[in-house]
Amino acid sequence: MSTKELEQTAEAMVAEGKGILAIDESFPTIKNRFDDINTESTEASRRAYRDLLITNPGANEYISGIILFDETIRQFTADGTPFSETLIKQGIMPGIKVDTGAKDLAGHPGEKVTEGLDGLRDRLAEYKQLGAKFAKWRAVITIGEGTPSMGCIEANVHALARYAALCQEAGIVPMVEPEVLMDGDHTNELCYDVTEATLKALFNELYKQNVALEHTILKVNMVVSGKGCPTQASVDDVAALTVNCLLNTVPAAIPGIVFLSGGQSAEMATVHLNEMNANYAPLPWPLSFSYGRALQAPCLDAWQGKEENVIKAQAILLHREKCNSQATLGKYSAEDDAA
Ligand code: 5MM
Repeated sequence: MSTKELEQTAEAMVAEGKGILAIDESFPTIKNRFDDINTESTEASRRAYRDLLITNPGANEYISGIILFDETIRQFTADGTPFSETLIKQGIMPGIKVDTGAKDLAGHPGEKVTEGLDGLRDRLAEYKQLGAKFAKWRAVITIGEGTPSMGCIEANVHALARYAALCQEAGIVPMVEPEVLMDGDHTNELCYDVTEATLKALFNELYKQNVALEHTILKVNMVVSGKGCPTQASVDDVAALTVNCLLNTVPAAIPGIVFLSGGQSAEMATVHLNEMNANYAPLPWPLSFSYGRALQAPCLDAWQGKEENVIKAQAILLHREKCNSQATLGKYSAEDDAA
């Protein structure tokens, strides 16, 4: 892929009114999701579920790309077409999660570092052959007693920058995802400070590793209160602090920023995104979505692991995709959503 193609891919990922669906759950995570609907996680059940997500008619109006897991990019639709080919035919770009998960960071109790750099050059070359246009790597930053440490932030952003450079070398657009977790009872002011420190460190490291910002998408958390915080920030505060934090840390050269939902309800993730786009445009970058749970949860609940529920589950997913598309334009209506 040429530089021009990297640029086009990055821009297409955040095209007007479009966002990204994250379905790259690892084996333990998809098992947890399936446990909630009393469905066994097997190769066949995962394929069936990803099939309904990938073949949803009409999704290409709202979705620019779908992030796949290693197993998924090698699977096929019921009629035998590779999932990646099915997506490309719909005008949806296949993406791939390339990290191998967050592991305990030695010397830093309670903190994680994301692994996956070993052999990544070869894996990226294979994913490119399999149709991947972009890749994702998620680092997790935990707010707790004395955490995060600078050691944890630096280890994670260094890995993110090394991954991003390898992606661009392979002609794949990197989506860099530092996620400050919602777990804990911290305030959203503390979330702001930690997100700001993480993003400043990240862009410093991307610079040191010669990563082209023009060909990089940022996926990040919103500035929200910890799940256990007795006072939850208002929608206005989440939008104001998130936009302020991004303006203070993210260079204008970045083609787009997409948010993760991080444990917010499906509706709140949409409301927050809409609030930012309705009240703070124009910004230096488009603000869009790359939700996993906030797009999938209502759909998964409707599916319940049963073939007879596929059509209903797809309609519910499409509705959430449409709502979030409207939120990227600042045109979402909670009343219409509920109707
Ligand atoms: C879909 O979940 C992704 C994979 O998670 P694991 O590696 O833990 O299995 C996850 O990275 C996801 O893309 C992001 O966390 C955003 O998803 P949410 O649900 O927070 O919007």
